[in-house]
Amino acid sequence: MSRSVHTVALDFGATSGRVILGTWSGGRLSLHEVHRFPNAFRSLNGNDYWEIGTLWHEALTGLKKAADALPRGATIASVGVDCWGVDYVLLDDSGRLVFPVHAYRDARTQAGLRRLAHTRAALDRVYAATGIPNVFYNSSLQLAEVVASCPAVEDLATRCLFLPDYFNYLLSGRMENEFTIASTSQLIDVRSTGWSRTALDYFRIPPRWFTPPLLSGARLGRLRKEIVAGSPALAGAQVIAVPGHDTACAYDAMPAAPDGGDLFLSSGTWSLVGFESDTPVLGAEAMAARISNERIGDGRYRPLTNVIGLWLLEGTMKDFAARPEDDHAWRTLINAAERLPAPKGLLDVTDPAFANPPSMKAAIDAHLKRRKLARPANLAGYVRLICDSLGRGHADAMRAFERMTGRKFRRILMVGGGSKNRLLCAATAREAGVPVVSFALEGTAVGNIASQLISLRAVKDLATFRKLLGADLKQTTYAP
Ligand code: LFR
Repeated sequence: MSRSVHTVALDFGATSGRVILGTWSGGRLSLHEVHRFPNAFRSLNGNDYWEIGTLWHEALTGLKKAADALPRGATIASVGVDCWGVDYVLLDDSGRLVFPVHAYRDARTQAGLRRLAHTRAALDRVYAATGIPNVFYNSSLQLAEVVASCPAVEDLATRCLFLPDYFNYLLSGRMENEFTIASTSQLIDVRSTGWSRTALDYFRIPPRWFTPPLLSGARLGRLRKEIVAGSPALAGAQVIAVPGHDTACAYDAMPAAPDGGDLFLSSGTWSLVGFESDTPVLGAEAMAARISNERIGDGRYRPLTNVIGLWLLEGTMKDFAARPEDDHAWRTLINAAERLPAPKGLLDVTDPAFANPPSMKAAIDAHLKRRKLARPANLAGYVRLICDSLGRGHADAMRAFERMTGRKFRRILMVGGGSKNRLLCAATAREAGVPVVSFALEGTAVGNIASQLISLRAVKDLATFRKLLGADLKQTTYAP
């Protein structure tokens, strides 16, 4: 029996974060969620900000808990960070924050978004250069807005790190840009693994803020001494630059067939519908379908469409006093929603009104009214409407990929929080006309750990990891 290898995944999501201790032993992965914490951005005077100090505090708490959860005498071999995409910090050389950390749903990018949308030549040029569509949250638009509205920032900041890069810096002392998270920015060249001059020029972002991106799996060094203090089990831990983008991690965790016949769906705050490819999907039709050619840690592509996801449900819940607090309460609510008759019409989930409304329920009601559809009578009715509508959105994304690439997907593999939601899985299978295989797996943390194990040479490569994981996983298949 081989030696056990213990690794820690710090997995930051926009609505919750997790710290997971992963133990690899005899070709099997076991997961122990040692810490979970809520996350939310806060609005101050009309802008939205992350509480970055709180997130770091939670990361430290989780690391200590992971060390405490180890068997006696065992140590942590490595730590990896993954996070939602696009958000960043601006730093000076000493590592001090020189600008507040905005959240991607902040409306500050709206003017830039419209400007680019209405400048056809630039829109085409930026998409051809980066393979990333013009979406309100892009780091490109966020950084362009800072530079334009606060020019002094060009003197104050010397470095731009995306959030996982920043946590890696706090953990290891090294400032690096990791490739997958950089690829969410709309500033990476779609034909190489470097920065796009075309995009940096268009958005007027100083190129010196970035260094050449590291491919995933690079070792950044050991945990800093201040972090280790009091937890000897952490002393030798390497900080590994895993795919910093949570979606890249979730895709890595998919126990996919090697023939490319699987469509991937990582279901959480967003629904990320896509696949793996050696080439990007570009051109006018891809741009119109908002296909985002984000990158795999080794340099390849994962063309995907960002469907609004369970953000619709999370938002709606806030307007109902009775939010389900545990798995049992969730199942009861989903059962009630399942028993309702199918809604007469579905939401068009691409409506931009759902991006960041003051009340999601009010935004849904207004959308229904405009389309002369009746409002659901209760929370279960909203749950039903949202799950069925997301199922339709997932299927539309799949068909757009099939049209553009000539591929035919045989199955949809689903991971993430939403893969436990029977209603959502069933609606997706029904609308797409292919089986959905759900793994009820925190794919983001698993992909994070996979990358660490490969970098530590405990596992040969991703194909090997997927095969071993797939053989071990519980799966549920939803027939169309
Ligand atoms: C999912 C995700 C998506 C990204 C969105 C915003 O957590 O990373 O991939 O588009 O958050 O960053």
